Amino acid sequence: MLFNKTLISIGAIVLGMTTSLVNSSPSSSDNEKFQSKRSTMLSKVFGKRDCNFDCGSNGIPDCDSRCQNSGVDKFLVSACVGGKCYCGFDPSITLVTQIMPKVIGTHSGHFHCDEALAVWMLKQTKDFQGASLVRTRDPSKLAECNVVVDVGGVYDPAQHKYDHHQRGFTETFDDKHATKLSSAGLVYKHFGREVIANLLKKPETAEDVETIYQKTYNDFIESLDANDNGISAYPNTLTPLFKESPTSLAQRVGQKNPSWNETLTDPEVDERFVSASDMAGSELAGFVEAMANSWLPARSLVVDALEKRDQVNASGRVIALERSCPWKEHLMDLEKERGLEGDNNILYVLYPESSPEGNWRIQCVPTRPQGFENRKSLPESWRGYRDQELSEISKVDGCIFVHAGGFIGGNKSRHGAYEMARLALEL
Ligand SMILES: *[C@@H]1O[C@H](CO)[C@@H](O)[C@H](O)[C@H]1NC(C)=O
Ligand SMILES: *[C@@H]1O[C@H](CO)[C@@H](O)[C@H](O)[C@H]1NC(C)=O
Ligand SMILES: CC(=O)N[C@H]1CO[C@H](CO)[C@@H](O)[C@@H]1O
Repeated sequence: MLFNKTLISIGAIVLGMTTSLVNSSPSSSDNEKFQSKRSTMLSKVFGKRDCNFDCGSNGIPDCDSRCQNSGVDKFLVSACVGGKCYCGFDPSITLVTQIMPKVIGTHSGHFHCDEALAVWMLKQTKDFQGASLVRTRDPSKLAECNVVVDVGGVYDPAQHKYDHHQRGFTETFDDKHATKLSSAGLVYKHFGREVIANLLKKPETAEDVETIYQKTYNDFIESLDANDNGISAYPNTLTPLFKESPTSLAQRVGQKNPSWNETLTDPEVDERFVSASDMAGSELAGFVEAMANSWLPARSLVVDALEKRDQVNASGRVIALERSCPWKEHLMDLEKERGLEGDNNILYVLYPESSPEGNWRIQCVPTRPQGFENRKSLPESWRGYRDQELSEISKVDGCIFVHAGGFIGGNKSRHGAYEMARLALEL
């Protein structure tokens, strides 16, 4: 092949790892790049130490080990020319590492969401884009990988080793988070900003990228870390009132593993893994896109509504959004920023269902973003009634409904919703 044309063949030991250039399969443009550098490289090699060994029957592998034994162990190039070994230490050999496709390593066998997502995220980075995947628990094979996730017992970002199973591992996302990281959180911690920047096609330093980086850890990644490390969302002294639907991302990834009575070959399981990894990745990408295109821009609507709140009611405790949008977290963040807490916080949010001329909703602000407890629920006497009956009870014309849970209601007009809020404040 490339270097076997004449009597010249060349091998490389990169960081102590024997790699035969001839066996690597760079793309044709890589080949051209390599070809153009080849003569410089060879001339440099020949200028270096001549080991004075015969190549032996194995050619390059013999030269590799002889050159290595002669004391050159880093970026070593060996060549077999005219039956003699030549050894050289040459920085241009880094060309080899650039051309060789990168390899991501993770464990074989049963897979989980954390490494499925970690592998997908790595593939979105400049360093590991286009990398191939090896699933193995064989340490010598893992040693040949450029990055290893979820196996190997080592966490060392400098060496691109991202396992979290070893005793003594306590890494969290930052000092504000207590959840121990899984391989998803580890890779996210080190590459997440780049992944988000690439998904949003913005520079890593953009403010939106930072906001969504933090938000995505909190809302998407942290639960995967907790799930993989066996951390419950609530203390074990509490009994959940019901079971969660078995459709979380971690569960759906888990279901892609072979079932107990299915016998699959390793390549078949690898294929399942890749499909799970793609699924987890496309959900992450969808989440990030929704955050960037829907959640984040909604903040400015909440800002506007807060600024105009005195026009809705002099108490300042009701806001009206021009459009229905995700408001809860933004409102709570903005209240904190502006010191609108305690007796000054917002109790009701009004917004049109579709157009300002159509039906309007009145919704209670909950005590926390996820949860159904309200700061001030709609009046008990209104709950569960509809239409005319509700209008008679509430003395507000055009009422449509008040949910039995007391957290949301509707009126056929903006003014009607304002009236419901005004009365509810007092009741
Ligand atoms: C597993 O067992 C069930 C029940 O006997 C059977 O219907 C199913 O086909 C089995 N799956 C495989 C892959 O053998
Ligand atoms: C605001 O609500 C209060 C009751 O909290 C009510 O007395 C007042 O009339 C309302 N103001 C406006 C401008 O609607
Ligand atoms: C109090 C109030 O303005 N209620 C309104 C609710 O919506 C209907 C339909 O537009 C109006 O007729 C009501 O006046």
